Amino acid sequence: MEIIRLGKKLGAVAVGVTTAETLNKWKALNLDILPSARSIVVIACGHSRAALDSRNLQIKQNDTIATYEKARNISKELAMALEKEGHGAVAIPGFIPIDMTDAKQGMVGAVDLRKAAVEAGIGSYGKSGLVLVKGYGPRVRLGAVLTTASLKPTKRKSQFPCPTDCQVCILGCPSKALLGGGDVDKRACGRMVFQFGLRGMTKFVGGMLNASPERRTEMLNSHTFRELWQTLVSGNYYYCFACQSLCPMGKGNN
Ligand code: B12
Ligand code: SF4
Ligand code: SF4
Repeated sequence: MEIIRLGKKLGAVAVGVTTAETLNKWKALNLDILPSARSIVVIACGHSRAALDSRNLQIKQNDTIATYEKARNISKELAMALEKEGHGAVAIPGFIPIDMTDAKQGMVGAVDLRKAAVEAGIGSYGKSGLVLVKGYGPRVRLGAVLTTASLKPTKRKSQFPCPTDCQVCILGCPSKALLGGGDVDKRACGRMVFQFGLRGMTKFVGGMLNASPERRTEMLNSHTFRELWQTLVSGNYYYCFACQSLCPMGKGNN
């Protein structure tokens, strides 16, 4: 299929297609984005293995920004190619649109990209809850294009990707958020991942409100405040990558 070839040519490591109807059935798609959408093209862009294995957190964060950016650019190119052929098409980036209302609190994306990736057959859920893609394991960032074009869906994979006895991600998760079989304690993961994201910011500002003037000065000169600033300006708020970097899948020939 032309769009799959183009996605790969632009640098995606896997590309697949599923229908808007399938995702809608799973409540994995908010159709407000493009109500007449019929298909969704899902792409995976590969992380650098060495970057995610690095002991330097900022190297992992930078690779994440770059991989998200690549997915964003490829999705945009694919959307423009579909529009050139007369279809409506919108690029869906890796982590927005996201619902920040009290009901969802930034935990639910407008398109559930993992579900979309699994339905499009570009990978399968692992015990970490992440989608494992051939050659990369969970070391990918997902993106998508929602389109009014009626594209032929690609085949869903049927086999479970994890070796029966592997527990590397479960044992390696620093916040014990991986509960087995793909279940994730999102709050526990969020405490680790968002230490200097919205959670960290809320805690810091809340602490300042009740602090004495001397304590406020101390807080403004603290490591926490510098780290919050760094997170805001760099645009990356992830502080844990263990379930991506430790997974043996995608490290050899699997
Ligand atoms: C909000 C969010 C979070 C939240 C909540 C996660 C969550 N479980 O929903 C928090 C902060 C905890 C989080 C953490 C992480 N995230 Co996050 N996150 C998102 C985001 C923006 C939305 C997720 C969403 O809408 N979930 C919807 C609800 C319905 O999901 P759910 O209730 O958990 O349901 C899941 C399970 O039921 C499971 N499931 C369903 N059927 C089955 C069947 C089997 C057999 C199994 C095993 C599982 C399974 O799949 C559902 C999701 O598809 C997505 C991007 C996007 N738009 O999809 C990225 C995304 C899921 N995150 C991603 C990553 C990489 C991470 C982190 C590693 C942090 C980091 N360093 O980047 C951790 C990993 C945590 C983990 N092991 O799952 C990647 C995953 C890539 C991949 N290879 O799968 C995504 C897709 C971003 C991207 N564009 O690449 N994330
Ligand atoms: S990102 Fe870190 S804290 Fe969250 S599930 Fe993965 S290993 Fe656990
Ligand atoms: S670390 Fe092991 S159990 Fe976890 S997702 Fe990877 S292969 Fe599956």
